Amino acid sequence: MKKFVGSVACALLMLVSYSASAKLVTFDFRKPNGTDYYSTGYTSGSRTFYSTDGNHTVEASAWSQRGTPYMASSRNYGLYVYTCENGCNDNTHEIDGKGPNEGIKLDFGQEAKIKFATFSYVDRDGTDDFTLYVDGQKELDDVYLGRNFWSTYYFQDDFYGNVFKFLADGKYDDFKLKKVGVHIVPIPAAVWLFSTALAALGLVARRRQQAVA
Ligand SMILES: [Ca+2]
Ligand SMILES: [Ca+2]
Ligand SMILES: [Ca+2]
Repeated sequence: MKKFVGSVACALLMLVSYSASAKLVTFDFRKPNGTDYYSTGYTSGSRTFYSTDGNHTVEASAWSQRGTPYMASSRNYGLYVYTCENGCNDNTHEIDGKGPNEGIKLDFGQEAKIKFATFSYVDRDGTDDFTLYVDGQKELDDVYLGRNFWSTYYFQDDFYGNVFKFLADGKYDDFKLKKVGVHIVPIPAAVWLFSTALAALGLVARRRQQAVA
């Protein structure tokens, strides 16, 4: 039994230290392949962006309350959205709430914890804020972005999810999304360690049974 407790404790310890050492993974939307600065044209679908370390990807796409949204990224400022509706009277180079609300959806394809987001084109008149949805749930409403052209928001709470949506939901909200930082939750490692612990438990139980027999 001691051995079993030891192996479970060991697995848990490894799991805890693994989670604690989870690296910050940064996506800079000015660098679609993770290393080189280049702009991309509009797409109504999703586009894959690589993390700056090249080890992870995220599927980014535009979202709009109504109409068809198009997403593009600028090598200088990051992601933005254009929605064509009623004569296409939209702010074509920002994620904005003029007309239908717009947003950017980031699908990591696995569980991630959002750490920070950097915005550009933030208005100096202090009229910009963003709203965050995590896996379809509204988690933060109207987070003030200040008055600096570049604005980085560090998330205080732990928001875990596969899909994060950054939304401009007001007439005066308008900005671009330059960067995000996430921790990728190491599920495969956790599952692997947990199954190792379970296997150890099974082995110990069988041995004990054999010993009793
Ligand atoms: Ca727009
Ligand atoms: Ca808002
Ligand atoms: Ca504004």
